[in-house]
Amino acid sequence: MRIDRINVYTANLPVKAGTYRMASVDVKSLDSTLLEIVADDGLTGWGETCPVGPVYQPHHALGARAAIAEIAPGLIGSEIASIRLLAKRMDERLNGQGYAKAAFDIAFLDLLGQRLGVPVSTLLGGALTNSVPAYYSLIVGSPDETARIAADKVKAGYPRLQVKISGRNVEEDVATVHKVWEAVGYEARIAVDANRGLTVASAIHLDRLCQAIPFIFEQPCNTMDEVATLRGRVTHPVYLDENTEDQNAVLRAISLGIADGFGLKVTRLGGLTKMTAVRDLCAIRSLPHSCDDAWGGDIIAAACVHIASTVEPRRFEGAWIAQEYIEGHFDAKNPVIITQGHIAVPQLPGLGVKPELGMFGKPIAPY
Ligand code: 0XW
Ligand code: MG
Repeated sequence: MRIDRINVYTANLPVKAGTYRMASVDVKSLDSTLLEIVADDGLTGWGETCPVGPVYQPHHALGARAAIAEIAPGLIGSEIASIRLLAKRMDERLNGQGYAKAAFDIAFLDLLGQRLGVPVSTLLGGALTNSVPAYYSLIVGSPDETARIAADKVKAGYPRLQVKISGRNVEEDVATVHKVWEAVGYEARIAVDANRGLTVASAIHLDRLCQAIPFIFEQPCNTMDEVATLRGRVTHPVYLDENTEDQNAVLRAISLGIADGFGLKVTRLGGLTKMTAVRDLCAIRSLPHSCDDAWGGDIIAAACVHIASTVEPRRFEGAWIAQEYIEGHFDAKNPVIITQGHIAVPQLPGLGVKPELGMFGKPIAPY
């Protein structure tokens, strides 16, 4: 099976409730890039990459498309059998830009899975479960409103909540954490995510003022070096998210002993294949982690759920998909959906999701 054509599409994904608010950026609409790889036997494989705007991390939609333009022409005619060989081809055309290469990796696995008649989870080592827990991400908001939504989401079945903080007075962040804890208690596990927004001093204050509340502290400060200085000075476990820029960054954080767990993102790590290595490193050190992406439609959601199903459940922190914030699905017949805080792992060969024919219009670039 060889690559015959590669079509690139864009999809505008408006945020359903209007705004998704994080420490340093508000986003209202996301620009997703989709890849359709057409094999010479007519089979199609899909990939996607969708940065949550250009500020969250050093990724942006136009950058992804420029990187795809460098890579795609060099893949035409390649055999789709060895994902490692295809990865090598991509590296020979372009240095870095894992978040763009991830879209190809997802599409290769989708094609290979369909060809072999197995779901992508099987190609990633094998699923341990048919359903994975999700977590709900509460955007930066007032303490009372955040606590109200937190209680609703726990009632809806979410076993874990992520409370976004920062970008305002630390007192309001402290009040929000307290209110959420009062509203949900031990009914849900809590992550407090500052999305790089706190100074070391503010992170230490918040930690002290919320000492009795059990939560994990996600990406409190901007850099890995700043986070490293929190060791021994905060009582809550610290997880890294945005700083896990590639496999090496995760390896470094583990070897320095500065992270108690991770928020892992499929495209940031360079794709599902690269993420399996990170998953296995975390297993060696008993480190918990999530399986997410920054944003994306059903293709990214399916990718997250497939890898999530291969993670040992006792260390699994949940999958985050953007479904709660997106109207409709790419594949109305086999959508990836959260039901009572959990997501069924697609069982069809490949990703198990096929965008409806023509739904993205004409390709912006056919190769
Ligand atoms: C909750 N997420 C997985 C989605 C947004 O992109 C932010 C991200 C995070 O944990 O930072
Ligand atoms: Mg995070």
